[in-house]
Amino acid sequence: MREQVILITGANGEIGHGLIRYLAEQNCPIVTLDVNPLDKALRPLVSKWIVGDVLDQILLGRLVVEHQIRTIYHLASILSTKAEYNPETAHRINVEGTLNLLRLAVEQSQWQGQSVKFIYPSSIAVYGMPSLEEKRRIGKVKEGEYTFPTTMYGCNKLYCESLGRYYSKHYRQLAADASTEPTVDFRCLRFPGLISAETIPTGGTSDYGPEMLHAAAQGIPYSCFVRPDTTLPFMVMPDAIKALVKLEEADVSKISQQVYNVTSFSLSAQEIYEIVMQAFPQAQITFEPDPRRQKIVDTWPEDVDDSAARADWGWQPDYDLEHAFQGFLIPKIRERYAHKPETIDIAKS
Ligand code: AKB
Repeated sequence: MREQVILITGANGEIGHGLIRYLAEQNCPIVTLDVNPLDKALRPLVSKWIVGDVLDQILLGRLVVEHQIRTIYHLASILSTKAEYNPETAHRINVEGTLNLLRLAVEQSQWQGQSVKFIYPSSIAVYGMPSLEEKRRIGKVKEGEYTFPTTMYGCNKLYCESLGRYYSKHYRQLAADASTEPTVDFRCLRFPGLISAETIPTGGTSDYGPEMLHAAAQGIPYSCFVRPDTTLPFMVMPDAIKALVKLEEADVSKISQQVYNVTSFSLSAQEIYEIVMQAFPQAQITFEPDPRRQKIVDTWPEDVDDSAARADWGWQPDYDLEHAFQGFLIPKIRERYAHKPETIDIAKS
């Protein structure tokens, strides 16, 4: 008998760290796939960790020979800033990688006679606000509005949302047996900028938030690459994990759409700066906006409307702005660098 497992791709990333810890606490058997060896601290928590690429079809084929996959959290992705340095490679990893995993999920669903769940994190990068003035005037955006991404990453995420919809609702729609075979149960969240106390993101454009905080806690000078007035929605990692798991657990009857916005709070870079300076008064933070990265962030909305997620499957963040920083991030990050004085290399991100 093959072991029933949860597959997590891109497991070494920020979300992977939190998700593995959470699922391991629930005693879920986990198999991970990442291009880098899994973080040593996470290894005892998983059944198997595999070093490999989501583009490696032979590796993926072998995975299903050995395991019965019930749920896939497909986290592997090249984020918005990094993707701009090699857009075609990002496209291959973000789109072809997702296509490979969706095909694997459909095949698994058909073998098992029941739908495999496919949980996919998308992003506010799928939006493209027409101008800074309109972005400020509009405030919250709904899932169907302003989906005109300006980055390769945003284009990839938006298209993969459609691919997920296709594979779950219309796959091989002209085949004689098309309506009788189970397909993948695709569920997607559009995340705002995420802030973790444990890790810093690599290659994103909302990274100035977590970078400012982690640099200040380590006493490293930091120059913020966006203007002080730049406002984005953010969420702390435990809420991101909560959203993924709640969406996965939601009864299918509660799911009225396949793509949901989720958010916790919105704030400007200036407000992050003030919170950070209050917690770490010695911090050396300056603002040196990079016009090209600024342009990307200016197309992302100041806030998103997550009322559908709230109404359908009871989404509710545990952390508002005050609790996120004062009750969670600042104490946890202080503790982190008190115990681990070695620094995270922010410049690498
Ligand atoms: C990025 O900055 O690319 C990501 C995102 C907003 O999806 N953090």
